[in-house]
Amino acid sequence: MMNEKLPPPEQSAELDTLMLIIKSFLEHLEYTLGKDKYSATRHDIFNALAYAVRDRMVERWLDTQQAYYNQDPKRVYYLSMEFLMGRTLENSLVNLGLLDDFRDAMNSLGFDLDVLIDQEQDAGLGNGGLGRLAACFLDSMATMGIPGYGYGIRYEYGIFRQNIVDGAQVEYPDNWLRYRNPWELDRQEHLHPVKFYGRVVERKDAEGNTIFAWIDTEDVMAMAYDTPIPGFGTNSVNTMRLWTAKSSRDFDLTFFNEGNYIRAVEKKMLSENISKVLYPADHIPEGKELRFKQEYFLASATIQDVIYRFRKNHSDLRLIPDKVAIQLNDTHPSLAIPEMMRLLMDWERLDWDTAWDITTRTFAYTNHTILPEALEKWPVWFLEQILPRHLQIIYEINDRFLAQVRLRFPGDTGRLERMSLVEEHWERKIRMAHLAIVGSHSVNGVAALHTDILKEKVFTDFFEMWPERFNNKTNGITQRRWLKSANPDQAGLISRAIGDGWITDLDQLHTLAELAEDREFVHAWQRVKQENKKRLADYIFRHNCIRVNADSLFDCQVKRIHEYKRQLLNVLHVITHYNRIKADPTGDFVPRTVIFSGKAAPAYALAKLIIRLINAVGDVVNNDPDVGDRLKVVFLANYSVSLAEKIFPAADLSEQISTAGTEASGTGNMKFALNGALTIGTLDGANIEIMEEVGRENIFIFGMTAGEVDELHRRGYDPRDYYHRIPELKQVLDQIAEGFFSPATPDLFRPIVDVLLNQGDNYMLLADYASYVACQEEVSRLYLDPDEWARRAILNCAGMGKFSSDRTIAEYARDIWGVEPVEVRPVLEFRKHD
Ligand code: B1H
Ligand code: IMP
Repeated sequence: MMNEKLPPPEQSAELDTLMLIIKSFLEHLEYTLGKDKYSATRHDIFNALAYAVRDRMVERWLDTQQAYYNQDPKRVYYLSMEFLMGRTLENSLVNLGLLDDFRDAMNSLGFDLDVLIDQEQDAGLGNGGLGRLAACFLDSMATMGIPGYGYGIRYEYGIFRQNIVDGAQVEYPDNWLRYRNPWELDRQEHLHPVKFYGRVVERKDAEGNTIFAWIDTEDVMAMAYDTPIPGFGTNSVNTMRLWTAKSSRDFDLTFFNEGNYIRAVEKKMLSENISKVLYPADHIPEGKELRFKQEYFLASATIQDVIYRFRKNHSDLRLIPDKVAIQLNDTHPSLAIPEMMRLLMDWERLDWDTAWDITTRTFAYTNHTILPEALEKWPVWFLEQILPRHLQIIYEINDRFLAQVRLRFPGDTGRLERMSLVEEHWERKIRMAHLAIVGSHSVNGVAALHTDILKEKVFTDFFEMWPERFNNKTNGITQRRWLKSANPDQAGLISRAIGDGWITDLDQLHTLAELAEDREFVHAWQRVKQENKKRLADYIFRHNCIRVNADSLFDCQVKRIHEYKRQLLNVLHVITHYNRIKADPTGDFVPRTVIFSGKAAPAYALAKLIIRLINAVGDVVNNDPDVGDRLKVVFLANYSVSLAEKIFPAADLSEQISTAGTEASGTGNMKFALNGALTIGTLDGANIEIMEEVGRENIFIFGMTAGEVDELHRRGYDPRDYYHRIPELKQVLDQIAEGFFSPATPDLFRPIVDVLLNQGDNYMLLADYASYVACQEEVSRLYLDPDEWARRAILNCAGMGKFSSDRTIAEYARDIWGVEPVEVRPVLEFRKHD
């Protein structure tokens, strides 16, 4: 008979869940980590919790992989040198739908889950947008049930930690694995040899065919670490497989044989350097041998793994394109193309034409930038020494390709030179983008304007040859991380108003538009933003010792520091604003807090000087009693995924001010708008599409179009015209040049003004200055009307449906990959523990 005192069944199920979570946590603390309540550190607590969460994923993970094995669908391999994952705990709990259960369980043990969440180290295995895009894509593929794999490198040190010392960036190593990484599982058995150096010899086989053998190589082993990627509200859990370099067992036996044991071990150690550190030079590829080796290391280990998995249930290699799609995240992994050719020919003994057909039908290439300095070119002598067999293959690809060009465009030698995979300047180089285009069936840009520029300017010759290869895939972001987790209050408000279907179908945000003038909703919206701003104000006080006015307009520019992104233009406006306050100390000014955050590549001197300028301007402005709390300038150190998650929800204004035609897409722009910030931006990258979605009247657009930028370059651009014509601009530049912000070292910032006035102002800051400042005045005026501001912010959020990475992935799946979702049957929660 039922005991009256027992809780009702659903409540008792909840209690069961709580008990199981607590049990799992305590068991991991004791048995996995060997700690009790007396000896456990905060890292132990975090790790025990993480293991308890990981257990919940592993069941679904095994089931998903088993479903893929049994159903044998076409799989997608996303190859990327960067995966900027950020933290994992909260996102996993959100996607598993276990956030509240774990919060309660930890609470009952006396722990605050939010504190534990905030304690996690970021996995910062990327530089910026390109790496974070890869992470968003993994979340979308898992959520949509697409059999996808992320393949990358398990760098021991991710993107450096940035400290600000006396206003300047100082880099520290990011030792992210120090307290162990509880999310990954090492796969000692998934081990592939990767060869370097050596030489190629030709032999004849029994039938008299030529075989190429790459011998006397120095081999490094690639060992797999797998991280589960859980989808939201689904049983699908995909895999991110990252390679780590391990010395091969028989490394350089000669040293051992000569009795030089220490020298031999030393060399073994050196070979493990390949996966040691992420290169932090975003947009400026390092011409470094180690980077080149990293790229090949990823390419070779991954292609071996892909072929090994394919071979598990297929014998006819000609079916690879029906079962495998490989997406190259920029050219960084593009050595995978000649590697696939090498393995198919030299190991699998296919002929060239068959191997080439398989390869080109399998590969697709995404271009992420048109900045000429960012297009990868490797010196031919690198390949001669390090990858001699690949150089032969690339030459053969080039010969056959140029023969095709000659057929299509007879007598056009200029075209041959332009299109060749080999650049014949004083140093011969391989153009990796050309290799990627020729070896793929699809080439895509990441926003409509960017793709147009690829077709019309950067790769015109290729577009004329293969127009059907080119397509656009406008970037997107995952709303699970960038709204639901990062901004739970706004997410909750939205869900209460329109339901929570938007979490997997972002287009549903459209319905919010009807609420943009609903008094109650608008006020709730404003309260959420206000609370988020207070939280960020606290963070700023704790980290920068600056008290900012949480009622002021939070004006944010957070992204890598680059000339083309024009943080300097923002600074010119800040100084202009400051000068105006000084000239009219009792005037009515709309209070602003201008927030910057972002890393400069360690070798990028001018970007580092811009950081110093921002901090120097902040020192003057923030301490000027005439200014009070009407203007503050804040530089938040160490921009990262986890810091971004604190900034976006608190932003009023999103600065997307790159010179038109330079920012391929941008994705921060989407995160801001989704979190209810208004954009001030140029007609660049995805800003254009954001404008189309939210309406021209709900975004602040200024400056030249990409066409006007080109036109001005053609006509001849002289920045000094603007300097002499605009008195406020002249004043600002003179102040910077003459040491107004650096009285102790008056010449400190002169190089910045020099770049603008005497070195051509390549990104045309001065040409856009007047339009930018005028637009900022409009911004300030609108901020005086909080309800109108909120109305537009709501309309911005309502218009973000297109910018879900779910939409982007659906387009890749349909147009490029030809893959479909796989259904994974439900598993019983805690089935293995009952
Ligand atoms: C983007 C890069 C990049 N484009 C070279 N290119 C790198 C280039 O280490 N390197 O050598 C690293 C990164 N990153 C960004 O990709 C674009 O600038 C953004 O506009 C775009 O939104 C993002 C994702 O597509
Ligand atoms: P992997 O992709 O090679 O790591 O294999 C992933 C998953 O495929 C495994 O976890 C299994 O679920 C499934 N699998 C691989 N090989 C076999 C097999 O021989 N029999 C059944 N399942 C397999």
